[in-house]
Amino acid sequence: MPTPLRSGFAAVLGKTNVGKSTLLNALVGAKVSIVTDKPQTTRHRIVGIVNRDWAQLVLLDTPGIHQPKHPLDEALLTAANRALPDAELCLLVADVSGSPSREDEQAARLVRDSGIPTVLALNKCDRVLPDVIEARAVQYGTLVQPVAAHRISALTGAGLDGLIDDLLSRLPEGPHYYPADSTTDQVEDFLVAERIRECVMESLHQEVPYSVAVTVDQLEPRDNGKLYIHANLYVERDSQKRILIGQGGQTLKAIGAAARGQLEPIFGQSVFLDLWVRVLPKWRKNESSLRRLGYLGSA
Ligand SMILES: Nc1nc2c(ncn2[C@@H]2O[C@H](COP(=O)(O)OP(=O)(O)OP(=O)(O)O)[C@@H](O)[C@H]2O)c(=O)[nH]1
Ligand SMILES: [Mg+2]
Repeated sequence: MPTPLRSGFAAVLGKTNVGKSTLLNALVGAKVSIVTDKPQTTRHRIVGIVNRDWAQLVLLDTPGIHQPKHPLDEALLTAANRALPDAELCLLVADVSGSPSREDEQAARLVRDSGIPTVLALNKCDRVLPDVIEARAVQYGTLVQPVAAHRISALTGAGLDGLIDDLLSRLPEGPHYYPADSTTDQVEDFLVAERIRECVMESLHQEVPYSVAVTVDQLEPRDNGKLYIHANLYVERDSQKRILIGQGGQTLKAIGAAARGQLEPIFGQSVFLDLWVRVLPKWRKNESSLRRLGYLGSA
């Protein structure tokens, strides 16, 4: 008898900056979710798909758990919460280079209350000594009460084979949800906007990167063989606009060059990136702006 197909969804949850998106990308084997060294990078629920002949695991990356300051933050937490009811499994990520904090407790409570079987990924094991890992494994284990715990490094790949085998083995029987060659369900506009936002976040400091939202309004091949992309970078104030553009346009130029460097290999053609910085006052606090920018109404 042939092996029955297995499939299911796993919500990737945890405090902000613990390495959820890095882990999702490593498990999928492709960059589907953006990563920066700054907290609160992920703003949407991102689908990443792990394919085997006999199984398909759909990972749902989520915005990290953090203390909300803006209506935008509330929307991000809602996106994280809303991933759980869709999931058969929860993959809770913790950073062993630190002790559990209030946000880790919040994330643990969320998954415990859901009753969904939770696998704990003790991430960033490359950063600390073995005895520290063991002490943290006890702390996070007590907090989360997982069905299994894995010591991993999403950065080096250590422990990932064991983690993925464990997750796949816990999937129920069922048909595949996506074509077997897909790694995500993202549409091109969104993927491009996210890559630009990653470059923005990496180029800016303090509060400014968080005040930026990116939309892609045009993406079309031109007769000259180039792919023309028109993107809007929204900020909340004129002062942020000045910082984003930089002296003589330097900062924006550097962001454009970095984004082109990411996008050209994806599309396999040369890209003309037309970036426009616009002020949308207090967009992080304004419901209609949040909706317009795609942060409300979508999971
Ligand atoms: N040393 C080390 N760094 C890691 C590891 N995993 C992730 N990082 C780094 O941790 C930082 C945050 O990674 P992300 O994947 O963006 O974290 P996240 O949990 O998705 O963050 P949010 O989306 O902001 O909630 C980045 O600088 C990563 O390179 C790891 O296993 N080891
Ligand atoms: Mg993330």
